[in-house]
Amino acid sequence: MSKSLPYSRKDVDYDNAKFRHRSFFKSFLTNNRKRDCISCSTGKFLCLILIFGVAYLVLTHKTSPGHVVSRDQVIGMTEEHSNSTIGASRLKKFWRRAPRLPPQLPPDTKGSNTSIDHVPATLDVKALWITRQQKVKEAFIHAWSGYKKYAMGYDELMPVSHHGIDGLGGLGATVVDALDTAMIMGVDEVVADAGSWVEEHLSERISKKGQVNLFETTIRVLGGLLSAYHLSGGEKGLNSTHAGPKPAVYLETAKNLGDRLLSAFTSSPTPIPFSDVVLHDSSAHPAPGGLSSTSEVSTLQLEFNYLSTVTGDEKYGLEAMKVMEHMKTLPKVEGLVPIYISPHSGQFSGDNIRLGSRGDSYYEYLLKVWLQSGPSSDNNTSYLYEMYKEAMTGVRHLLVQKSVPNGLVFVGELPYGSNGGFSPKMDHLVCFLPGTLALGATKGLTKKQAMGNNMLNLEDLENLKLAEDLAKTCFEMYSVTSTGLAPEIAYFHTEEFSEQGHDGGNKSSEYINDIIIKPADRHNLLRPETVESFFVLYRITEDLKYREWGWQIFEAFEKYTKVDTGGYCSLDDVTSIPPPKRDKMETFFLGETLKYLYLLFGDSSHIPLDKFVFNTEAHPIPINLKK
Ligand code: DMJ
Repeated sequence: MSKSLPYSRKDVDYDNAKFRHRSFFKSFLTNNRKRDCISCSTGKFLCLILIFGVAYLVLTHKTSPGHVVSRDQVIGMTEEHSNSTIGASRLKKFWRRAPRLPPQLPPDTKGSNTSIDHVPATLDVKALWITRQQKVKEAFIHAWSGYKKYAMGYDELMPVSHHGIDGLGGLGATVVDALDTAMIMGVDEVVADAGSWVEEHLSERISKKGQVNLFETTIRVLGGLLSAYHLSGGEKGLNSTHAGPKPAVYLETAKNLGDRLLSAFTSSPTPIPFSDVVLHDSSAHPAPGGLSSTSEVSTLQLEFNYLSTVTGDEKYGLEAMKVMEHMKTLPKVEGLVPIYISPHSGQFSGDNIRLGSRGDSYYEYLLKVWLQSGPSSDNNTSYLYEMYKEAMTGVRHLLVQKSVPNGLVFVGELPYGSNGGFSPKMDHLVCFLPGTLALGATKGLTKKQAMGNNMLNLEDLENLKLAEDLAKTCFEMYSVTSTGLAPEIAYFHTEEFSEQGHDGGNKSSEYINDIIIKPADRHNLLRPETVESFFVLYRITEDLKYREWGWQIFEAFEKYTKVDTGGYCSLDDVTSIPPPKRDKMETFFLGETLKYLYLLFGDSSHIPLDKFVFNTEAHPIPINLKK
């Protein structure tokens, strides 16, 4: 594998206003000439004549009458495109002329000028995104209606056969994953349904059920309960709903669950927890084969820390943070870690390094657990931020390459460690990374705010650039298929690797030859990572292309995965039309995918990124701002 930097400083456009080229016109106006000219009375008189002359031309200029714009074109409208012809509104238009927004951005648009800040928030543009946000809310209600009708109380809905299934240990995972999404969207009927179910059934289930996976139960159920606690007003939280039970019900249930899950940590001979817990007797067990996934043991800390904060009992956070403190001491490859770890020895196992399954959220939580502890660089979790930065440098150096022929930036794998070969394989799961990189660069502020505060160094800018490039690649993983939906895994054509005959099926995609989709990888499980990254990148860059991309993906979900009788299904093959259905609606479609789409299309002050961190299942947890 080439050791040269495939993606490095030379790829970064240093987007700092100070260094931008200034136009002749701007320089002319900002020189002394401007001051001299308008300070004398002759100058003022000439300026007035000039202004009235231009206004006259605008008012008398003939426009084509009755130009009607369809609803979907509204995004491209500014007031100058409206069909109003009366003089007063023309004069208004003259003063408030806004730059045009593109009607529908093509996938590879470099949308640097599409920031909402450059555009007066016209009612039409606002109305369009409110309408689209409403569509996402309707999709959520449709998903819930199928679950409620056929699978209430089961972990997941099988929307085609109209059954429920307990694939996650039987704690009603869809109920808890969906609960805070309903609160965020203001769907009180669902909050009431889900909240009453939690109050009436969940504690009993927790005390009677058998084996559950520590990670899945923590991120979905514990995380969901804790967010519901905060969003329903617990510990002076957001109080975004009056439906459902009192916040204390969510907290008591979370504590009951957390107490039992704790045995995974306390039963292990090392700081690395066992992967499974038997809830009814609070016993813990290693996975068959004895190993835990690296991402699983390092993706528990946001939830356990917050449980400690709200219960006042530090034991949860202490146990979970021992994992991170231990991880800090282990040998790594430029900050990158193998995807398995042994709870018996406390050491990594094997050499396989990737940011996809079993590796992904290790990197996400290095950043987010640090952010959770408050916006101070010198707190006792700052070692996590150092580990995160080292790992991202390792990613850029060892894992990032560009595809041929069209140069899509992707993150590959090192299945045999740093001394083995590079695999140009990228799981859809890796699409969490653009969002994490952007968040790590600005710490949740907009790029503009962060630059204004002089907070972005060259490394941050590199990471932000990589985030934007990877987000585009994730979008192209959708665009390149016949359905417009991404496969579970894609390979990228490189100088060293090619495979003919496995394209995505959308012959009009520019990237049809760059992206390879093998037959076994063509399924789509309604996963959130790409729209999650669009949400974060939209909040940070304010670039409307992320909303447009999110909308295109949402429309593809609507077209191919919606089940008439209620719910949404997974697909077996995104490259064929019609795509064969897979009879499962994953809980994260309600917990994450639809939540991120809803927030992407909505007001950026709703669950702001500098006040909340989203756990890996999209449950928002407040940042500790008391300092
Ligand atoms: C979710 O459970 C979480 O986002 C996890 O980190 C990865 N897998 C799914 C969604 O794809």
